[in-house]
Amino acid sequence: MKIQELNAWEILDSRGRPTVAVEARLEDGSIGQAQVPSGASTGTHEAVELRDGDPHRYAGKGVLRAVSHVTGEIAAAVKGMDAHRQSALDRRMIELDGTPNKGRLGANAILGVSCAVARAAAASSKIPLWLHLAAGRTASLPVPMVNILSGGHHASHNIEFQDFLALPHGFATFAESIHAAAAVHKAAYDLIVEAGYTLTGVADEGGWGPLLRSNGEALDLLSKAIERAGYRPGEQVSIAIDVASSHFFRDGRYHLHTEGRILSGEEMVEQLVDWCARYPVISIEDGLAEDDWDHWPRLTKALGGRVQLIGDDFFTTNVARVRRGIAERSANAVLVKMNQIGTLTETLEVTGVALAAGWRAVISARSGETEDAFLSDLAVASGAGQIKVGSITRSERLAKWNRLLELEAKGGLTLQPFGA
Ligand code: 2PG
Ligand code: MG
Repeated sequence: MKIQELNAWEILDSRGRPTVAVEARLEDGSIGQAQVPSGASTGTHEAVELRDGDPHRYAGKGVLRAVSHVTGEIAAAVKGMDAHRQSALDRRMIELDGTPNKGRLGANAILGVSCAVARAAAASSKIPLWLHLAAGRTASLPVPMVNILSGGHHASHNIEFQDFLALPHGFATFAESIHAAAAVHKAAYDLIVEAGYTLTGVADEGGWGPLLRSNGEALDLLSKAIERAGYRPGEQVSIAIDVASSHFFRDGRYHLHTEGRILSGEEMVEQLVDWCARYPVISIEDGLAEDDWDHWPRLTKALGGRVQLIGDDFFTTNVARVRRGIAERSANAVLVKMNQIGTLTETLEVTGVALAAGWRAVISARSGETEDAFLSDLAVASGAGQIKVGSITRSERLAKWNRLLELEAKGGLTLQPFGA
């Protein structure tokens, strides 16, 4: 079915910053909309999110130029193209942009079109989005990674590490997994209050952002919360962390200010190994910095056999970086964020390459999100098996969890066991 018209406008994300919304209309009248997310702890190698830079609007963060690229240049170039040929559409937009990082038209403009057209195509075929996206792949419900405690860029730098997540991996259904994560979230709150920590409200992704003395203290608190909620750590609910270490890596060293320590790459690896021995940590994201290619293989050698080691800022959903990581045995998993690369086709390619190499893939939201739950259907369709969305509060997060609960309740999809 041919693309007839693209519309776009500026909306706000969960941090109150502008982002792009796109609507695609096909010749049969089918419509699809998409809203583009935006990160705060971004990787250097991400595709470029085009911002207006006009200081009089949203402190320069307006996206009216990206919006005008959708309705102008992109619409003119893709009008009449078949909405069911996603890769041709995405290729056309990549060529039209002409830069290696989508910096001319903006990855926010291109991704909005990519996703809106996919939705319109699903509507035209009268099938759910996940089924349209699966295109023959085995679809399954992902295991959730749920943010409980936040630090770093998402919580005013109370501690350095960014995310301390509950990973409920010992349950048969998605609903039971979410229930367990919600119980840990509640138990964490009770422990924070009992211990008398200063709680400064919730962080950007809805997790608790208490003032803690060290990163280790957060691991301690989360371990206790899992037990307080009545679960067996390591068996039912374990810990995943997003160290987001690029954001405290300077001059070749890791600066743990809260703890008054500065670590070399070698020492950082040792520190992570030590934490995995002391706490039920089964997944570490960006344990090392985005260009610390030397130390990533050492971390993988030390922990890769038993711990999921995910590259986020390290790979930026970029297939060339993932291929290099596979060749150099740098990690064993990739975080997949659509707006890091800017098209649906490239997102699915990265996921496919990782899974084919025996790696794992985690589909992830951004810290700046919208009520769009495209991500949930993508997680189901991609066969990734895991999804990270933030906490179990705030509607931009719940849109994703609730979509997955809906898909499970309606039947036909089962939970992919963790690591399978
Ligand atoms: C991350 C994401 C989501 P941001 O680092 O994994 O938690 O954060 O969107 O700010 O990059
Ligand atoms: Mg991350």
